[in-house]
Amino acid sequence: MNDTIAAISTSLGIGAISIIRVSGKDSIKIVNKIFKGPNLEKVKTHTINYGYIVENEEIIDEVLVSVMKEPKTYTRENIIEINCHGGIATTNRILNLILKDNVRLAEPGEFTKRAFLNGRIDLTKSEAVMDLIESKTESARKLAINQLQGNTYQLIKLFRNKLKNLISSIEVNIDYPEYYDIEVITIEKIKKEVKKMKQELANIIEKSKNSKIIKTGIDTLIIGRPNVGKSSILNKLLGEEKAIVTDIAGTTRDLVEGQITLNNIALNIIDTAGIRKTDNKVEKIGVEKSLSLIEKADLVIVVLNGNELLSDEDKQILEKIEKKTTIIDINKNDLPQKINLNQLETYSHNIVSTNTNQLEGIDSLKNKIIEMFNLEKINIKDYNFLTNVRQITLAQNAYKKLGDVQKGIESNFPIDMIEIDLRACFDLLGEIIGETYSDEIIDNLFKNFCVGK
Ligand SMILES: Nc1nc2c(ncn2[C@@H]2O[C@H](COP(=O)(O)OP(=O)(O)OP(=O)(O)O)[C@@H](O)[C@H]2O)c(=O)[nH]1
Ligand SMILES: [Mg+2]
Repeated sequence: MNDTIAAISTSLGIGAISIIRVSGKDSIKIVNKIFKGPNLEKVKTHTINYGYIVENEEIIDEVLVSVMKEPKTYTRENIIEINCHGGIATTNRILNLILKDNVRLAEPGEFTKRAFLNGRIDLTKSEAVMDLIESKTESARKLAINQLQGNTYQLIKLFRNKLKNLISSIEVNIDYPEYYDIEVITIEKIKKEVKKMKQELANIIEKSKNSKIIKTGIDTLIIGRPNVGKSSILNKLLGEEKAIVTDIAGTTRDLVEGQITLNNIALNIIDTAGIRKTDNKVEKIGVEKSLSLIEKADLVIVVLNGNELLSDEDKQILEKIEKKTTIIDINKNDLPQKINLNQLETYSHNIVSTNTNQLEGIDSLKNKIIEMFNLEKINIKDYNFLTNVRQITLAQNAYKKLGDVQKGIESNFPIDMIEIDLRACFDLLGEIIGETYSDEIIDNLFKNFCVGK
């Protein structure tokens, strides 16, 4: 970690400004060699300096260079940021010039990784940096900025402190049982504390389940037989004619995707090929694609034609999504209704009726989604919870450990064995914030970052 790294921090393309970031002990010295302007090694820290990037007297660009000296920097190392004119040629030329001088191209997320390894931010804050960059909705942004402010870190830290206190008092009792001035920790007290903590952790995990929806939205699949009006519903939800609609069964062959926001939560909608038995090669692939997406979807909207009786194909589709969160959309309600409503209740209680010709029922479809996913409640919540699978899985494992503690107490296990489980729980929670970590986990985590961050 002693080498100097550099990368383009802005996205590479045509734009007004590009930023090249350099971090490491020698970053200021190295950039100073190619900079015509004030001596960067002598200027004050946290200043912006006007000048030129030059190579053998040739002016490459007119730039502004920010100088940030350690330790009060993002990586806690010396950092230089060159604001040059945007565009591919200029930006690449300057980067290549820097890389010639014993500087290495930064790996994805390496600046943030250094910030973590140098103790400036914990793991949850590191993850929040990426979430913030990736957030597409106001809710996702809010969740990420709260985490970056340390809310998740505090949540876990406070919880761990309670565990630590319990572990210490158990240890004192084991080590110095003869002292009468220490508080005697009874099994009853441990039992009570663990029960309380387990409840608290369960609440955190439960609340955290919303984070997937806040961050990446609700993955919604529209499926059904051909010609029932799936593409028409997608178009009406999106408010644009994105998918082709015709009266020919089997119009949609490939997936058509679109996105809207409901209560600041993204609804990622996929319209699929109508499901039916077919010998047409292209359509067959489309049908297979439709079916393969069911498992990953957060919500499946099954569209039925209200003008027809429920067919065996409809039933087969409904059976496939039995375990999913489902809305049954009875479409074409402008036509005489022939569908057997009494048979639908066994498949889902969430039933709406639409008519895409007159835009009827689309609002009730949206409201149904808001109601099913509690979107109104999500928006008023405090947004302080765990925000990704890594964090939630660790918390779930910690929760299980507390269960083991309870079992140990019930089975009259010796106190030092109970303490081992409490310690394991403490360590698992430590992994969330990165107080305990393995190189492999860290490498995997930062690999998903973008270059330059
Ligand atoms: N009367 C009536 N016709 C509708 C309604 N919604 C769609 N249609 C018509 O039904 C036909 C099929 O609509 P699509 O939206 O293409 O149906 P689809 O389910 O996407 O069909 P495939 O892509 O073939 O699977 C078109 O002629 C639409 O105009 C509705 O609410 N009422
Ligand atoms: Mg279609």
